[in-house]
Amino acid sequence: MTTINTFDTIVAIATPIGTGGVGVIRISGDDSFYITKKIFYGQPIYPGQIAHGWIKDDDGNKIDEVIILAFAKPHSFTGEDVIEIQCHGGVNVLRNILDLILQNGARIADRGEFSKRAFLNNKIDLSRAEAVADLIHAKTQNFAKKSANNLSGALFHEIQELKKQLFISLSLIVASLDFPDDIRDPNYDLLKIEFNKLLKEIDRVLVCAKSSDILRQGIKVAIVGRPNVGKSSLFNKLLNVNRAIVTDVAGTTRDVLTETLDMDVAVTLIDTAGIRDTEDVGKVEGIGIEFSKQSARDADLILFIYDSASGLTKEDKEIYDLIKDKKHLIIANKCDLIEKRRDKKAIYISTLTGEGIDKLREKIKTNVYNFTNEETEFVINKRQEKCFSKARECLVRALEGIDRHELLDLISIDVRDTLAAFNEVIGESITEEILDNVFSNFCIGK
Ligand SMILES: Nc1nc2c(ncn2[C@@H]2O[C@H](COP(=O)(O)OP(=O)(O)OP(=O)(O)O)[C@@H](O)[C@H]2O)c(=O)[nH]1
Ligand SMILES: [Mg+2]
Repeated sequence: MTTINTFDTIVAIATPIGTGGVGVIRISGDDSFYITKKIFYGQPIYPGQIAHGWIKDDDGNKIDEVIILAFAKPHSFTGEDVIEIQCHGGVNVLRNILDLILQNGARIADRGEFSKRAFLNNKIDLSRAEAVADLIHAKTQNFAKKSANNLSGALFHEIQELKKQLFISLSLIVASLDFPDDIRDPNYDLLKIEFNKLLKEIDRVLVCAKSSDILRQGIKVAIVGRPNVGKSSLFNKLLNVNRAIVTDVAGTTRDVLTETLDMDVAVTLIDTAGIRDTEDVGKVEGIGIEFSKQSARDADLILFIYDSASGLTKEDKEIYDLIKDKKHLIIANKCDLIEKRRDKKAIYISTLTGEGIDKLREKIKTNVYNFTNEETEFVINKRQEKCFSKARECLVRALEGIDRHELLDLISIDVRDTLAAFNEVIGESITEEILDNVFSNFCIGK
């Protein structure tokens, strides 16, 4: 399917606003070349070639020395005429050039508008377009890798495979509907086997949607315990930097500290003030303790830590009671100070010697995101998950129809609905509203 869409010419600064060696401005649309030629003085601009020269304003003042990359439609990311201007990466340089382009007839691009055009011009399917945003916002190497797989079409190909499987059943059904005399009714048992196979595949993808969610958003892990048990020491140890103040004075940490680390999943580690009964209600320590309790409530996983040298005290147990209903790990710290390890449920560590820290890291991983080997190589977002769930529902209905030996016409409706749900994943037969929703999460310039 080739659709020719005509749009106005858009422009955006594609690099982050800040100072850098190079900044990039991107223009897309029919007037890209025309506008650029009005403000650029240098080598001639040819598609597929690089031109060097200067951007000048209407009075001939030099704005910046730049390089122009030109792409003629349809051989560009958006499928339109595209110009990329590489200038120096200063905020004002970029703004001045952007202003000139706007004055000459382009309009500022909406969020994700370049990717939206690429999709509308059939340069990429919707799953690839969504991957662009995922790749940009990836918080971990793992997620970036999987998003890159989506970008290269892994999810698209998965959908093609599923559709191929579904077509086999559908063509059997349709053939026997169209030529009832020539073709015997397809064997219901055969259809059932085919549908169940497909159902298994969909379920595998839906399992992966859960892990995708965790991969996309990351998890919050709060370190909670009595004062002086070594929370901040553990925080520093896991981060590998001395971020939090550590002293032997109970009540050292007052504010909640957070840092994010890449443990295949983005883990936001939270160091909290030691929880204890205090007269300081409404004052510094009291407020800190309230924050600690709040952090514990918000966390996906709690590292409950106590001092193994003093054993589990009454105060420790009170804190444990506060968090025990949430997902947690029990950590016995300062194991360098003890001889016997009696707590079977605890992970013994020493932030001083480093003992047990690697084991703890593993435990954090397996406790929060127990990914299986079945994991797919691509990621799934909420919208796509909904489509797969819809496909599943339709397929289950088709299977129920088969069990009741319903007429093939009726079963074929559910099969077609399954197909439509698959198509929605990659953006075939998708509504304008859904599209706007998808691209509104993008950043400007993509
Ligand atoms: N021997 C030994 N001492 C430790 C260990 N971990 C921490 N400490 C000491 O315990 C004391 C308290 O450590 P912190 O990390 O500040 O404890 P905290 O739980 O953050 O304390 P608050 O912020 O006051 O709640 C410091 O003197 C640390 O050096 C350990 O594994 N072994
Ligand atoms: Mg502390």
